[in-house]
Amino acid sequence: MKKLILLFSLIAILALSTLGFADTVQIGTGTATTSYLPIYGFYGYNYTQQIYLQTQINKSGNITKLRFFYVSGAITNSKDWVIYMGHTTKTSFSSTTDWVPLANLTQVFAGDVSSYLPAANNWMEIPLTTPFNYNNTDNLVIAVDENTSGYASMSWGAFTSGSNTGIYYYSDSVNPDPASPPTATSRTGSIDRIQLVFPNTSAPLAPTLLYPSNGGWAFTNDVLSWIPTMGAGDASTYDVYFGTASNPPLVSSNQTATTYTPTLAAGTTYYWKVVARNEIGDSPASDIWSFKTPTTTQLAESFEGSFPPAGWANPGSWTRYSTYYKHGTASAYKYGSTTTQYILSTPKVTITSTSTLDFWALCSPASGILQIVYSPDRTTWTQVGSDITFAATYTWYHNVIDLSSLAGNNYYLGFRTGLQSASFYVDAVFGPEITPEAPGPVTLTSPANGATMVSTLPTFTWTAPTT
Ligand SMILES: [Ca+2]
Repeated sequence: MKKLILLFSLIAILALSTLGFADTVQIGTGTATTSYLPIYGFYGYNYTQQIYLQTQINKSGNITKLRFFYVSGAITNSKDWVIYMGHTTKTSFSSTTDWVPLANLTQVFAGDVSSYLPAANNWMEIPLTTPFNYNNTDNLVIAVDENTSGYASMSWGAFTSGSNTGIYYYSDSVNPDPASPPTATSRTGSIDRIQLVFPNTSAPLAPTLLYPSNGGWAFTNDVLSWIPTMGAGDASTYDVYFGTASNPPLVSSNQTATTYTPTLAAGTTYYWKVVARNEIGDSPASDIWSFKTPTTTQLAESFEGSFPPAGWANPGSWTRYSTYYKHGTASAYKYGSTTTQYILSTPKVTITSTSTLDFWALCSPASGILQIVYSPDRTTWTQVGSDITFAATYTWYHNVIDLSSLAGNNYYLGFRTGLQSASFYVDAVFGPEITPEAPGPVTLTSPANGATMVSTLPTFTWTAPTT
């Protein structure tokens, strides 16, 4: 264990020291958020300034891009920004009127930033129209003037810097003039995590692969995705290697997107890796990851179509829900009760000694308990595996339930809510092969049994089997 701690410390020290020489300088780490900076989306108009210390930056040169960490919220009503940068000897704002004057600032960007907004919890990169040549002697002030009326809450990545290193004004009625800013609404030490991008002096680091997870399942319409790894030169393009060989061939070169859409066959194991490139050179290749696709007859469900899916049964009245999902755009959802447990049943599956039920689940509040159950007849259900608990609310957790104790049987599997008032969500379900089954009996409807006086040319009608 001590060796492990030593290793992690070493990695941490390496990571920190690399950061200082990086072409991209990140200031602030962690997962804290703020609503107030760089703009307070919940108010019509904003003017903010934030001070980043020379000791936090420690790199001189042209800043060509600025990144804020976008957490959530719609930007439609907060999209028109003017961004300024400047050198300052201030280390904090001494009062709510202690703005850095506009005369000491350089306008580096003006325009609509909505096209730069990434998916939630990603860096929003704003290319500067005028790069800012930072002297690495003074501190850096970044000012944002937001000029779109209307509002919607937004959230941004933050960290705790020195006290009063952020100052902000917001108003629904007054659009502040950066040349004569009003008395600020407030000051704060919780300012934005940012990245300052300098021209590259080194090749990028190997990209970080995201999805499909290594050794995991993927649906046959899935897309490969990765993110650049910070700490060296910025990646401008990527080479993608993909295929069924364990050292896969190049399939896409110099692409700018951080996704690749492969053609996937059912029941196949694939391998992939990505190389990042820039004008200096190529990164080392990422690790080689593999994933497998389900066969056409395997339990594999993302709840994207009609609900319940074909072959499933829904005695517990679960519903398809599109607010939370792990895969695609929807999941299966049920609100639990303290008196009744609600089951969503899979088709009957053929369980072998290597069978698992692999799925993602989310719960709110975290006190909910989900159970996996099995049944030969969808009437009598027995739990398999332990109760599934949730360490945190509104967080997707990956679960792999070992079904080997049921090997040799064909059973229906079920997701069963515990006796808690909680919202349960299930998505991206992969399980054993679905048991081939003859259809159940049809129900005759007309002519009625024993009917008399029936037409000599009767029309026979019946309803389809329900199983
Ligand atoms: Ca889904």
